[in-house]
Amino acid sequence: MIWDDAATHDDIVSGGPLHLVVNKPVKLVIGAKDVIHSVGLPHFRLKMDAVPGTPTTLWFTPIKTTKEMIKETGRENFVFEIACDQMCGAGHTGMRGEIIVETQEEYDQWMATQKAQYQTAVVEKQAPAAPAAGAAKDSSAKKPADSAAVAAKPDSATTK
Ligand SMILES: [Cu+2]
Repeated sequence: MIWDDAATHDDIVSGGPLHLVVNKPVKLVIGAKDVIHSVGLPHFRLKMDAVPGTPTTLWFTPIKTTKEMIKETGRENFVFEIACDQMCGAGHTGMRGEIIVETQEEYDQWMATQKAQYQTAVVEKQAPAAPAAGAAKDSSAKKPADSAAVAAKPDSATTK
């Protein structure tokens, strides 16, 4: 994340499945930190290398929700899979993830439960240390940092 770019301030980092909206184009910007991997999306018949130092991109539009695929395939445990498609090392077989394709309404409900990474990584770390135990949970202790984050948002909107 490049925190100097205010456009990142509402970005989320999810450790769980990748959530996508049906019939809405998505662009993946792909990188790697160690060796060459490959983002494989078998149900979408796509793959793209993940290369250290050279971002790659991949775009597609999911046209069926996960629920529709469960109905269509008759497989209750159907999931859209992301798997590493390049033999990359000892951990290769564990490089697997899932995609949930859902309606805009379902996506919005999920997104409402997510927290911007900027909030966790920057704003909360800059919040003044609580003077005593118990005071740390006092919401007033976080107010200066929260106000700064809110104040920064209009600036980001005007720079676009
Ligand atoms: Cu791999």
